[in-house]
This record gives sequence, C-alpha cells and structure tokens, in this order.
Amino acid sequence: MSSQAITFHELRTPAAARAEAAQAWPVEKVLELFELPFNELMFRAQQVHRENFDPQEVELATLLSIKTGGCPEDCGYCPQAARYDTGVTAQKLLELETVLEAARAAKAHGATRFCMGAAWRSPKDRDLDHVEAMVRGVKELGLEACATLGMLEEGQAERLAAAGLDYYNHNLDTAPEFYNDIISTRQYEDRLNTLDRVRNAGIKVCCGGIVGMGESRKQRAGLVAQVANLDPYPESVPINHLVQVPGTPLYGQDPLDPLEFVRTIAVARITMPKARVRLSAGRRELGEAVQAMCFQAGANSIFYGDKLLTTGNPDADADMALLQKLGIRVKHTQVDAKMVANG
Ligand code: SAM
Ligand code: DTB
Ligand code: SF4
Repeated sequence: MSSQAITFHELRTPAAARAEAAQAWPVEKVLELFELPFNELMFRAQQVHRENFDPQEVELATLLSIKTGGCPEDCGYCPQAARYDTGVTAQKLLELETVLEAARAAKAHGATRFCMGAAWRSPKDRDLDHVEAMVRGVKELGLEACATLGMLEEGQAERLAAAGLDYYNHNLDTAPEFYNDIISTRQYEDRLNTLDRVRNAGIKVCCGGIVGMGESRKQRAGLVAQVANLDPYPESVPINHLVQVPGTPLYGQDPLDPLEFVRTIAVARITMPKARVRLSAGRRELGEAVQAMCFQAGANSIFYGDKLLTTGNPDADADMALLQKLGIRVKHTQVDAKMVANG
C-alpha cells in the first residue's frame, strides 16, 4: 500500500469509511442479484463458493445460552425479551464449569467453534470478568471462541480481545428502513458502533441478520448490502430464518417462500466471497431439501447441537446423517488438520 493510501485510511472517520464502502455493493446491485433467474443465481453463487472454499466442507458451531431471558430490549422476534410472554424462564449467568462442560461436549461432538450468547442489552463490566474466564477456558480446549453479549461500550471489546475471543456476533438484523418496525430500544447506529469497536479491538466480526420478518425483497437486499459494505466485510455471516415463537410480536407472520431464503444465502455468498456464510436459526423448519439447496448456494457453516439459544435445532444425529447423505465433510480445527496431515 502506498504511503498516500495509509494517510487517507488514517484520516477516515468510521462514518466516512462506511459511506465510502457503501459503494462496494449498492442496494440496487444486490437487488439485481436477487432478481436473477434462480438457476443463474445458484450458478454464480456456486462459482464464487468454489473459488474461495472447498464446497464439500462445512463448519460446525455450537451455541450455548450463558444467560437466558429477562432482557430489557424489545426485539420483535425474540423469545428472551422480558416484555413478551413466551414461556422462557429467566436464568442468571451460568457458572464457569457448566459452560466448560458444554464446550467439552461440543468439541467431543465435532464442533470447532463455541458461541456463548447472553440476553443482555449490553454487558456490565463485572459480567465481563466472568465471560473473560469462560473465553479463556473455551480457548484452552482448542475451540474457537465466539460471544454475543449485546452492545459493547468503550474498552469492553478490548477486554474480550485480551481474553482471547476470536469472534463477536452482533447482527444488523434487517435493512435500516425496516429496522424501526422490529426494534425500538436500540438504534441501527448503535449496532454499527459496536461492530466498529469489535473490529478496532482486533476481534473477528460475525454479523448477519434475520429474514422472514415481513420485509420486502428490497429490504432483504438492503440487509445484505449493509453487511457486505462493512469495511472489511465480516468473517462470519449468520443468515437466520425467523423462528416464530408464540408470544413475540412477529409470531403469526406470513411464512417466507423457502426459495427466497435460498436466494438470500446465494446473494450473501456472492457479495461476501470469503466469509463463512452460516445457515443459522430456522433449519428445523426448513427441512432437508431446502437446507441442501442452501449448501449448494454457498452456505458453509451451521449451528450444530440440539438447541439454539432457547429454541430447537435439528438433532445432532440428524445433521450428521444429512451431511453424510450430501457427501459434505466437517471442517476440523487447524490443530486437527495438522495432526491428520502428519498421519
Ligand atoms: N442479546 C444479544 C443481542 O441481541 O445482540 C445477543 C443474543 S441475540 C438472541 C442474537 C441474535 O439472535 C439476534 O440478533 C437475532 O439476529 C437472532 N435471533 C433472536 N431470536 C431469533 C428468532 N426468533 N429467530 C431467528 N433469529 C433470532
Ligand atoms: C445468530 O445470528 N443466531 C443465533 C446466534 N447468532 C446467537 C441465535 C439464534 C437464536 C434463535 C432463537 C433462540 O433460540 O432463542
Ligand atoms: Fe435481548 Fe438480544 Fe433478544 Fe434483543 S435479541 S431481546 S437484545 S436477547
């Protein structure tokens, strides 16, 4: 990079960087992808997938809710918001040993990433003392550590980075113009600021959203454009299909055409060629055939284990049977890969 480029980079404010990066994938260009004939879209997504990854390999990430329910936010999709009567029982932060036991089990079942989720608006500094210990413990097991704890304040991302956190998950959830229909207790800009903090602390970014919340195709394109225009785009992109939970405002929403979900995966793959695109919540409802199409469209990561945070996920055995049926291998850790290479 020339010295001129470095000076320019250093002078950019996060907002300016975002405006500049917004030109990488204007919403109209992303929408054009969505509107391609299905087979053409799938073909292009598969090309990009093959240029950047082994298409026969998928990553397994296991989730654990380390602090469940009682959340003060009003996210219209979420069973953990205290204000909705969803039957979720609030639980305080889990003990370190309980978390590590779950992480050991995840590793034994073949997961390489362990993601800890907490139903917080944002963590308190004293909460982070505990989460740091969990991150260290998970790393000692040889797993990648990911956390999703809500908005981060100044200095908190640095603390997590120092503990060894590999990824921080914070979703933009939907397009900016649809966002206020879904959440009122935090703004889009707050999310972008947390993502900046994570990136600046040197933690890898996991950021995606939810489809099937009643958004238009243009708004699905708007979500993908926002994520793809983060500079750089996230290393991990979870695409969640809304899990409709009785008691939440979004329960009873008209279901999304499954092919539109597959298109969303394909468009994420094309616009973020090197990202791990994760086929996330909602797999149980999608069924095997649609999941297989999502893998064809470039999804190369799944949440693996019988539970997401509070809702169900396909049984681990059923997932293994599906992957086997499709001839898809599981990604190993780098350590395991070396061991295999050395015989
Ligand atoms: N409280 C933290 C936050 O909101 O950032 C972390 C946990 S929160 C449950 C993580 C993400 O899960 C949300 O941003 C949303 O994208 C996803 N999610 C929550 N409920 C969902 C549902 N019913 N269906 C699909 N995705 C959901
Ligand atoms: C993400 O994008 N999806 C996961 C993870 N990040 C934390 C959460 C899905 C939650 C689905 C609803 C539940 O189980 O409570
Ligand atoms: Fe709280 Fe996160 Fe659920 Fe929103 S998505 S209500 S912040 S747990």
